[in-house]
Formats: sequence, C-alpha cells, structure tokens
Amino acid sequence: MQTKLTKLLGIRCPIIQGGMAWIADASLASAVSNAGGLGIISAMNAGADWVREEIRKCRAMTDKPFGVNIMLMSPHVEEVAQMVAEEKVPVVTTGAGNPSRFVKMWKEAGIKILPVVASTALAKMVERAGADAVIAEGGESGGHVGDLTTMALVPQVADAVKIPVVAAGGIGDARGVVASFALGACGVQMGTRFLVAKECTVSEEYKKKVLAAKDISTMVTGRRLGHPVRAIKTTYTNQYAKLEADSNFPDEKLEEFGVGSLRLAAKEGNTEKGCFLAGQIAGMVNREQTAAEMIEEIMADVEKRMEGVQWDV
Ligand code: TUI
Repeated sequence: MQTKLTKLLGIRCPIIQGGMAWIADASLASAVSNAGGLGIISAMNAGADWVREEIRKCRAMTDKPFGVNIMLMSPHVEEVAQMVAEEKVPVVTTGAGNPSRFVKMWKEAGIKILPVVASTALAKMVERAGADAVIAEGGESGGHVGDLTTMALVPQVADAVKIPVVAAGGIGDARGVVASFALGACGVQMGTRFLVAKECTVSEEYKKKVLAAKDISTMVTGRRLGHPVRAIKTTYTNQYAKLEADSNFPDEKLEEFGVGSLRLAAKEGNTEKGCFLAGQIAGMVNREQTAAEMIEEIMADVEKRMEGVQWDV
C-alpha cells in the first residue's frame, strides 16, 4: 500500500516501529524493516559506541531502510546525533524534546527526519527547521506522554503543517491505522504491539505483562517531575504514585526511585522494581507473532476495511 509515508521512506507498508528504550534493538528493527515497515533502533540513554554497534548489526540483517530513535533528554545526545550523521542512517526519529538544532547536520547526511511531537507548536517548529514528516503522538502511548489524545492531536497537527503526519499512541491494529488515515495521517507508529513480536528481545516477564494487560491496566506517573510516563500498573508504579502524591517526599528522592527501572523491566524482568512501559492498547495485544505476521495481518485487514474508500493518503 502506497502513501506519502511509504514514498518518503521507500518502504512497503506505512507502519513505523516505536523507538522503545532498552527494547528496540537491531533484532526487532531488522525484523520490522524486513517485513516492509520501518524498524527503529532506540538510542535511549546509550553512548554512541553501543548505538553504532546496533546500526551495524541491523545493516547485516536487513537491506531495507531502518531508523534510529534519539531520545533528546539523553546525556549522550550530542555524540549520538553526530554518530548517526557519520553512519548516514536512512531515518532518524526523535522523542522527548525539540531536535531543531540537529536538523541541518542530519539533512546534510541525507537522513530523513521524523520528530515525535505532542503539540502543534512543536510540529510547526520542526517543519520550519526542515523535518521531512512529523509523528503526532497522543497520550495513549506507552512511555513519555504529552497531554493531548491521539484523536485530538492528529487532525490539529495535520491542519498545522504541510509535511506528512504519522499518527502514534493507541494504535495496535488495522482499525487504528484506518482511523489514523481518517484523522489526516498517512501512516502510523506502533510500539506496544511490537513488544510481543517474536524478534523482540525484551524479557519474558515483560511480554507476559503486556499479554495479560486489560484496557485499564496502564497508568501515568512522573507528572510531578515534569516527565510523565505511561506504564503497566505494578507494585513499582503504585509505590511511585504514593511517593509522588506525598509532598513531604523530596523530588531528588523521587528521581532516585526511578533510576534503572526501565532496564530492570526490559532486561531483567524484575516485577518488583521494574517499570513496564506500555500503551493503552496493551489490552488488545493477546498473542506473540513474528513482526512479519503482525504487519501482514494488519495490512490485509486495512485493505479490506478501505475497500471502496477513496482517501488521499
Ligand atoms: O519520547 C517518547 N517516549 C519515551 S522517551 C522514554 S525514556 C524516558 N525516560 C525517563 C523519563 C522520560 C523519558 C520513554 N518513552 N515519546 C515521544 C514523545 N515526545 N512523547 C512526547 C514527546 C514530547 C513532549 C514534549 C516532545 C517534545 C516535547 O516538548 C518539546 C520542547 O522542548 O518544546
């Protein structure tokens, strides 16, 4: 299926994989890219050497386009931004900030730039800076969330910019893809569904939690420190929420409480101290499949649902 997004990126299906910290490595990224979507390696808080290694592994496993997600709050953001330009990765997505200062360098390296935005203001800013498309991510998503829902954000971003818009947050199957087209997007980004891909190397405990999740199984914590994140409700999120609500508990201690929790969930499957980031559609994710099975199933269902529908996507 061709849309503005597939044409921009040279991919077969308008599906981008979310850049999930501690999870989205060369294994998942190459599987998604080989399946016709755009696989993404998460640079999270890692140094340039680790990310470069994953890029090289990914290149060995796929000849299709793939991308790197750069989390702009990372302490290593400058060196990673430089390194992806040197490596000339096909695509960069960004999250949790404004990437405008890197756009010139990435464009000179021939990289397609797709910042994740949670507001029309940032969408306009990155368009002016030279972004190729924007990913409008609503607060139904897992991980770091903005205030608006996908339903409210995507059409407003689509009105605010001329570049292609990708919808993210709360999309887990063909219904979400078709709804995204109706909202003015020409593709989607999905994270939570890919958590249970066979090629996803996340801990088994993490996959089990996503598979067991219901519609109301996630919650947002971290608002007090200014970086709200959505995760599956666990002992950890309940404890965090209590400490966050306690005005006598100092900010520094709250910050400390969160340190290492993403790694403990993703790598060690620690159900006591881990923070299992996932989006609101976790309740729809009920079985493990290969990334190719997921993408084929979704695209076949999209085509069925779009029969007779003429939209300019
Ligand atoms: O970035 C994400 N999701 C993430 S990042 C992450 S790692 C992390 N660890 C600890 C604390 C916080 C994050 C886990 N999940 N999604 C993309 C996204 N970006 N969602 C929302 C935004 C966003 C929000 C505000 C982007 C820009 C922004 O303001 C930009 C500015 O500075 O004007």
